[in-house]
Amino acid sequence: MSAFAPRVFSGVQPTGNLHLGNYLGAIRKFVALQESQDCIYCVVDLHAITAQLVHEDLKSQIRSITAAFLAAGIDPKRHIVFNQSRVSGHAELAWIFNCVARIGWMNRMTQFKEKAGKDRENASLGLLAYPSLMAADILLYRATHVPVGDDQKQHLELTRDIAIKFNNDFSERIAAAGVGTPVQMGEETVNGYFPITEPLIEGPATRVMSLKDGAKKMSKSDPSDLSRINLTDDADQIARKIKKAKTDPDALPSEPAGLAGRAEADNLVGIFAALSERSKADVLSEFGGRNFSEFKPALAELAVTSLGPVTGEMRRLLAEPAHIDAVLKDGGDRANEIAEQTMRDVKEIVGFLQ
Ligand code: AQP
Repeated sequence: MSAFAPRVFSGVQPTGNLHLGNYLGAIRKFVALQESQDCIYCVVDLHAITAQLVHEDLKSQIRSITAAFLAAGIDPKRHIVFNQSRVSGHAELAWIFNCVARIGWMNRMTQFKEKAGKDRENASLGLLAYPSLMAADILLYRATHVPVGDDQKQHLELTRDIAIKFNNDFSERIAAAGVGTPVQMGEETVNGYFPITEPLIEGPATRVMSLKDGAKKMSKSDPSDLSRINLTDDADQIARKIKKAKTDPDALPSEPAGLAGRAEADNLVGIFAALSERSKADVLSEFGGRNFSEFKPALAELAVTSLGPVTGEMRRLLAEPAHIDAVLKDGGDRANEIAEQTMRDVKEIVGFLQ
């Protein structure tokens, strides 16, 4: 049992058009959590320069992610919405975590291996240290819960490892500074400074796959635009992409077990289930035995009606950049107040003079 006050943190990178995977795997969950939790949602612009240093228009990408947050229904007055680079604590704490984390931990990260590809020596140091910055994003606010897609699971395990090592290595200093909180670590309760964060990865769309290849996740950086539904797509584009989505020749099964070995069918049923807030079993009880020629138009209609209000509101908000900038500034100021307290405590624990 942890004595930390529950707090939710999550972030999205401003690295391109948001897609259905980002929406179902993350943003829609952010909206649901704000009803019961204290939430901080961040446009993680420092992460955006790890894989690609120079971006054509980072400012408009940051505004676009913010517009998606607001259009989806996140309330920036009750919660905090801001862009990461405004709060210097993220980079400062990440540096300390670079000294807590081990190189071996970073080298094992699947996302680093995938993004660095064969030419690892030429990847930026930032790409290797990405999970350490992600741990800092979360722990700067001593967040207890992080809603993410399944692809971020490994990074969250690393966040937990960093918190555990920091709490252990500095346990006496934490006690001496009087800033500890009881933290459950395995069987033991210790006096720690950082919570052991719980990932929130649930539901039928934790890993939305590419519409062109059921073995690859839907991703902003896939060169094929037909592989994803962007939040900026209009109704015709959405319908066309679903029509062209890869499937197999068989009819849909009447139970989820029948989706085994049919990655593309499983993906489309999962998308339908997530958009309609039903289980896959429930969707298959309606569509089992029907062909994709019937299922795809129903899915396209559902996607257009579900996403239409969000994309319309995003367009409206993007026409008012000053409003978006004001939201980010206000959120940044409030985030900074929490971050400054954490950094004062951390500097005391590490032993810096301040
Ligand atoms: N395909 C997906 N299905 C479910 N959730 C997903 N997420 C990403 N892709 C899927 C979740 O969306 C949140 C924001 O992701 P991000 O933008 O910070 O980074 P990412 O995971 O690297 O997203 P992309 O779209 O795949 O970008 P690129 O192509 O640049 O790598 C996270 O919670 C993520 O889990």
